[in-house]
Amino acid sequence: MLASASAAFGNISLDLQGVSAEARIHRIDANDAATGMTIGAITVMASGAGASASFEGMSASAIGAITVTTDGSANVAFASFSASATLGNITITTRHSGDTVTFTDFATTASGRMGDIVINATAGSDVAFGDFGSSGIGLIKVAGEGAVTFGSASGNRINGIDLRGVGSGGSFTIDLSGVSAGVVVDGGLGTSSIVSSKGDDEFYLESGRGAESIRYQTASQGTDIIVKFEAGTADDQLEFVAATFGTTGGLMDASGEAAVTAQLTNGITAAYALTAGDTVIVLATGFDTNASALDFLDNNITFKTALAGEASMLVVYGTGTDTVVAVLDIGTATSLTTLASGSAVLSLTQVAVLSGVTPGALVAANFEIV
Ligand SMILES: [Ca+2]
Ligand SMILES: [Ca+2]
Repeated sequence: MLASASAAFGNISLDLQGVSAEARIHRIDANDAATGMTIGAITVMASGAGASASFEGMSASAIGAITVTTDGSANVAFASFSASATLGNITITTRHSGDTVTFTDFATTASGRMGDIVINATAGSDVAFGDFGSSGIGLIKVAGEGAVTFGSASGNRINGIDLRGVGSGGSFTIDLSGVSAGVVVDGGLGTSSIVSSKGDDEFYLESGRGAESIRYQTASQGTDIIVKFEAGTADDQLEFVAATFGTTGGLMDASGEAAVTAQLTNGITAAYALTAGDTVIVLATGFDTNASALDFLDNNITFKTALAGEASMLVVYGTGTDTVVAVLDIGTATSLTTLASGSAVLSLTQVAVLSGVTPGALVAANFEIV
């Protein structure tokens, strides 16, 4: 169908049953914000191995709620659609292994808003979103055992990510690095990979269950709080992108080489010489403040090999109840062996607080350097 409108489009409803049912809707352009042209609600039911529906090139000032239900290995795809003001709720239910639902290249303009995205994906089905953006994005709520993948989100905020309905076979991926405000994430039982937002995120994970990877790739991703992080196993991991993390030339090891793998020091309580390969400095002494932890580092750490230039290293210290994961940025124009020995400009920036975790409970497998 090729359509253009000088007035609002109404609702669109497709009911595709059977192996050969197919519908393609190409280019509905009602995009005139001044006159408020809109597209109504879109409802798609696709059932059967050959059932497919594709929508491509829709734009309007507002697009209504989109509801997609698939069964029997059906495929539904949306691509290249945008709303200059609002985009309604998106609700997706996949009922059968082999079902696929994809959304690519969709957005509102900078001041627009998106509704909630609610997904219930059965085992063996895939729901995939590409990069998407909006000034404000509603709640993203996922349940089931399927694979749910989002690309990079951008905008001011997301109302929350609720994965509590995800089963142990389910997986979830999203990149929040383009989102300004912190996001509250409720974890589930499945496997999730989340890139931290620019704000102070809060992760509430399932105790002893679920495999979470939380990634940090720049020095500007706020200070996250992670509750019920699984220390001592590889199930839960903090990931750091060595080449870009930290403010002074990427993450280094104790010899001033680019960090490759996570290696934790012993718990440090006094003057300490780092050994080759150390990448995470673990302080066993508790500190009330970030500044006191930095003072301790300044006075007690000796590198394996003199640092030739600027470097950043990961640091872990306890507060008595929680563990702080921080990045130590070392700005220096001259070679130095100890932090106190030269004209180094030091800063210690909190990255994440692991609530209820003690530093000694962490193992190298809790850190992934990528
Ligand atoms: Ca963050
Ligand atoms: Ca977990």
